[in-house]
Amino acid sequence: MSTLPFADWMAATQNRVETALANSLPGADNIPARLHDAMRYATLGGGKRVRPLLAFAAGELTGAAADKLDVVACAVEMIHAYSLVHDDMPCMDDDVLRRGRPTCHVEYDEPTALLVGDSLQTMAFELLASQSLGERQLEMIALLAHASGSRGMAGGQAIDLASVGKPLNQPELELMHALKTGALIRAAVLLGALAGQPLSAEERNNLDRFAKRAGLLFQVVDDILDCTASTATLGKTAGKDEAADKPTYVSLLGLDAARAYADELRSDALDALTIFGERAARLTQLADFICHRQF
Ligand code: GRG
Repeated sequence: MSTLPFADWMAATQNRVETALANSLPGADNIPARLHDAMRYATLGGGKRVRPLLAFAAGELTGAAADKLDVVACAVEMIHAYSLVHDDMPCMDDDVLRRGRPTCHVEYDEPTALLVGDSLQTMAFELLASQSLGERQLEMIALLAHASGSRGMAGGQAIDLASVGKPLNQPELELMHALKTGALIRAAVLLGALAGQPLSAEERNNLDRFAKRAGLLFQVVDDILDCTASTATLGKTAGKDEAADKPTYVSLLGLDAARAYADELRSDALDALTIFGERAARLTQLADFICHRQF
C-alpha cells in the first residue's frame, strides 16, 4: 500500500479516475456532438467516485496494475453514471438536481438523457472488452453485465418502482437494495481484485462478504442521509424517499436503529477483511468513509 494518508490517496485516485474517464469518453465535439457533450456532462466533474475507489482498493489486495484498474474503474463508473441519468428521468424518480447541477434531461432533453444512459452502458462494456485485462477478462465482463441487468441493478430498480407506497419487511428491503445499489458496489470490488493475481477460494469468499456488506452499508447510510442532510450538502434533492412514500431503513427501523445497523454492517465488513491483513488497509478506510460520509 502507498503510505499516503487516506484523504490524499482518495483525492489522488479520484483525480486519476477523472482523467481516465475524460480520456475514455468521446470528445464533446465528436459527432453527434450534443450526445457526446451530454455524456461528458453526466460523467465528469462530480460524484464521490466510491465505486472506482473500491476497485482501486481491492486491486491492492491482488497487486493489480494501475492501468488495468483505470479500465475497471471507468467501466463501473460509466454504468453508475448511466443509472443516475435514467433514474432521474420523469418516468422514474423525476428529479431535477444531481451532483449539485441540473439533471441530464433538464440540462439537455429527455431523448438525449435516454441515449446518454444507453451509450454509457455500452461504452462500459466496449472498454472492458477492448483492453487486455488478463486471463479472467471474460469473467469480468460477465460479472459486470450480471450486476447491471435484471438480476442486478436494473432488477433492483424494478422492485423499487413497484414498491412505492408498500410496506416492505427487512428481508424484502434488503433484497431490493442488494440488487439496486449493492450489485454494482460488489462488482466494483470483485472486478478490482480480478484485475490482479488470483485469490484463494477462502480469500474470495471473504472479499465477497466484504463487498456485500459494504454495498448494504452504503445504502443504509444513503437512507439516513436522505432524511438528515440538506439538499445543498447532498447535491441532490433531500427527503425524496419520505415524500415519495418509499420504504427505507429509516422508515422501517427508525433513525437510531438504522444508525446502529450501519455500525453493525461496518463491523461485519471489516471482520471479513481480517484474512488480508495490511493489504486491506485501503478497503478498511473506505468502509469507514462509506459509514461516516456526510454526503
Ligand atoms: C435506472 C437501471 C437503473 C437503475 C438506477 C442506482 C440507481 C438504480 C438509482 C439511483 C437512485 C439512488 C439515489 C440510489 C441510492 C444509492 C445511490 C446509488 C446513490 C447515488 O450514488 P453515489 O452517492 O453518487 O455514489 P455520486 O454522485 O457520489 O456518484
